[in-house]
Amino acid sequence: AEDGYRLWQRYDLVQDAAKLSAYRQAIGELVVTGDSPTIAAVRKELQSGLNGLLGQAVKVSQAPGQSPALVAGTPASSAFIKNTGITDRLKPLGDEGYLLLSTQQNGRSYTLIAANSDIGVLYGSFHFLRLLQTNQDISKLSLSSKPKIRHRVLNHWDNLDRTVERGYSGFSLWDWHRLPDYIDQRYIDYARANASIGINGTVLTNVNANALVLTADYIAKVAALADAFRPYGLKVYLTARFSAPIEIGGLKTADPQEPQVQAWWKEKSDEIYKAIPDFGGFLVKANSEGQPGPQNYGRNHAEGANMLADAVAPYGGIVMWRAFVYDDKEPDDRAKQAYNEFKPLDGTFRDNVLVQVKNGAIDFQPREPFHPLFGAMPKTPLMMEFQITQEYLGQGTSLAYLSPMYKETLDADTHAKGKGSTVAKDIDGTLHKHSLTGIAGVANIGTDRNWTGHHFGQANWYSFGRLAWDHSLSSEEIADEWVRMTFTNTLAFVKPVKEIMLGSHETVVNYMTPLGLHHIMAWDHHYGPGPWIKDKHRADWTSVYYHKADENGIGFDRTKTGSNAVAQYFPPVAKQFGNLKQVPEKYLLWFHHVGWDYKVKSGRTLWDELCYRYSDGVKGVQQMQQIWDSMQEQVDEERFQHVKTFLNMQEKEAKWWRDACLLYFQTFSKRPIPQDLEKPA
Ligand code: GCW
Repeated sequence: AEDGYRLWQRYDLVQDAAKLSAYRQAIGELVVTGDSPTIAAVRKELQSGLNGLLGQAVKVSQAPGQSPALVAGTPASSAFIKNTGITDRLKPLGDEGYLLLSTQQNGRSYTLIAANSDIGVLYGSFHFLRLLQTNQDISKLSLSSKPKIRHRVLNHWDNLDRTVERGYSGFSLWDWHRLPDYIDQRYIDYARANASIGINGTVLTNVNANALVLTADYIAKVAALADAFRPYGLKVYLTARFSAPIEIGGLKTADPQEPQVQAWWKEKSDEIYKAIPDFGGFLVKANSEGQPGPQNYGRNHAEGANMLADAVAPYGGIVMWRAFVYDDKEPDDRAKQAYNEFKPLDGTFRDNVLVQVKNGAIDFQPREPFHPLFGAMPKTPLMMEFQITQEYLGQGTSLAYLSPMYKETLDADTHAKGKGSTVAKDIDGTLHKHSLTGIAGVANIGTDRNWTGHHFGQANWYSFGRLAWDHSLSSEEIADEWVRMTFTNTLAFVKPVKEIMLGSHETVVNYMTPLGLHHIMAWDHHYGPGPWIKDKHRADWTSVYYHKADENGIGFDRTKTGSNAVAQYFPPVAKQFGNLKQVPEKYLLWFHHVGWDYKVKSGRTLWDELCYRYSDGVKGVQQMQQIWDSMQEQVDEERFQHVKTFLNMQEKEAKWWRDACLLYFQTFSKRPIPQDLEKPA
């Protein structure tokens, strides 16, 4: 059934006849040498991939014979590869990179998938299969690739009872009850999918952590998952609840300066590494949203992180310490707190600590300016945290292709070391010369048959992985690959569907939070509009939510006359964002409180512009519907209907957002909705 289970790894017969015969011709046999579990995975993947794509059983040999062959391996495992003399070309590719090369030996043609390590061969194999899936020419291959970032990690917000915090695609994949003995095929397919896009780590548990996962029973279960993932280069990490020494260790304190607490974490790490020798390390949310942390004992984040870092350091483990912190200490503006707490700690973290920073300073909003910590902690490797799951983006039923949003942050210029100091360069280590680098994506995966609930949610998992590997790829290229692999190479489908995808994020921004509005979602669950919410419980969330609408205007003044959060950016950025005339319009109300009659770039008043943006958002969804409807002939009925139904839901949601926000904001603006726009219902 076309239920989406196979994700982008569909190895159906190549439809282009000329391509098909060229591929069959070039791959007379398959040679994969070596016997590691990873090489076994390579052999299996290439074999099943080629059998499907070429529509015939590919001959598998131990050494190249008479026919043109596809040869995969390392110089160490394959004498043939060693003898081709490419060892020098492989050297700069490190331990994950690979080379795809068309070559001649003794008058015969070969296609090589070569790497320094088995895992590099696996990554190269997936790339090779992608070339076939997307109908590329493979006759003159000479391409190499290696990741720009070392730790490319999914963060699962999965609880031990299998609920998923902000998960909209069923329950957690990890079947703790049947583990460690039962290894669901789904774990293997999960690892395959991740490896196919270069993801090499997975944090299994929610950052709102449960200490139980660190007990012996669970460690055995985690070890079983690690064993299943290992051939695919996927390392396992866990979230560490800071108060675990009390909760499961019987200690009276979790103070990081207490020797008994330090000893507890060391012993715990010894125990974990005994079961999982390549355990990746810990991810920690501390002193944020009520989670315990070092500040409970008057210690700072670095003191907390360093204690854990010392415990895993002997094994090569790392600590990913989150900078997503806020409480009511900064009642005037939550956006400032992470910078204020972390910036002064620069240079005090151990070498194996990464500080994991969300893309923006508030919280995974549909659109946020980049987090001011990027560029600002030169002595600390900063890890990017993106959200793949669509907590604030319509959740499981909305089509929002997120690559353009990721790119917007990655390409943003921090000016930390002059022009061109992009966020991407900070996290890939080139800006401040770090070799420890990382990027995380909060997973959107669950037990739904198609993994992500919405078929197009798969594209966000896919694009996160592709950008983690190579942030210079364009959103268009990534969409192109994904559509071709997931659906078809037929241009009459690829082009319009890419158009849907590439415009979808802006459309969602328009009907939810245009012009820099943010966090006006309904309280707590964050689904649907709720700009009227005033939280009575938290000092930092009082006043009128984050839009600050009043009779004069709307927007959060973060300039000197307001919270001055803008001063956390490097001067050229602070100047631009802080200046009403220069701030990019997409961030206007993020930084400025603007009068209702203020003239924006279009020449309209701010109020009218808001009305037009909200209504453009609705129209954007209707355009997506029209395009999708015209695709019916090009796609199987099952996926066609699924997406169609979800788009219908999205249209309703878009109208709901538009009507709710405009009618609410109108109670302040007291101005009419422009004549030519559809009236809110
Ligand atoms: O976006 C907020 C979410 C919380 C989440 C928190 C975080 C895991 O609403 O559900 O908790 O961020 O990132 O820690």
